[in-house]
Amino acid sequence: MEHWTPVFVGLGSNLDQPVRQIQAAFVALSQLEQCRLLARSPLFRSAPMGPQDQPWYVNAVAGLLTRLDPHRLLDELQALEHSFGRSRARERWGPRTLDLDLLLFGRQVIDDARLVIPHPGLTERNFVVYPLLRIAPDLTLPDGRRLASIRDQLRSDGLEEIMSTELSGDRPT
Ligand code: A4P
Ligand code: MG
Repeated sequence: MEHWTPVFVGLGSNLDQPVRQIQAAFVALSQLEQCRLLARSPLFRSAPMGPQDQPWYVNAVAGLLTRLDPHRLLDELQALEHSFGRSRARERWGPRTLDLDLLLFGRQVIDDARLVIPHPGLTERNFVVYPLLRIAPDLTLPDGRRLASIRDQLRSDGLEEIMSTELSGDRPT
């Protein structure tokens, strides 16, 4: 594919020093073939969605340009997750070293066995919407809705931006 498509990837981690996992994941994303990392959001601490007996998450969003098609990019993201030591058998919404969700792929809408774009959780998860808005304040979804209006309907409970001074070490959970 000659064409470069803007895409957004959601990053999440709540195991093994999450801040460092996310920082390393940004570096790994910047080295993906046929991709250019254009933007990285601030990091946010976020209360776990799903089972509550797990540590808080660190979440962020990356903005890239890619020449890969959506399924090839998903392959790459899943390979990265595995290289970050994500174990295969896990409970749904359970703890993980690195989770990469393909949030948006240009203005495409995809719904097949492997891939749903826009990511179905996107508009309900404050830990996705807030960081995404920091790097794409004027973003509209493929259905025409403005992300900023979606944010206005979302509570920011359990979500706090991590100050850059805190990035050198992980906070206790
Ligand atoms: N898949 C379909 N569409 C996509 C897409 N757009 N991006 C398929 C990525 N994958 C997509 O994903 C399962 C399958 O989804 C993949 O094989 C792919 O073909 P997974 O990441 O292996 O499964 P999962 O992550 O265990 O399940 P799920 O339901 O996707 O979990 P989520 O939605 O990723 O949630 N709390 C906070 N505060 N912050 C978090 O980041 N994350 C989770 C995990 C739970 N609680 C959280 C957070
Ligand atoms: Mg996932």
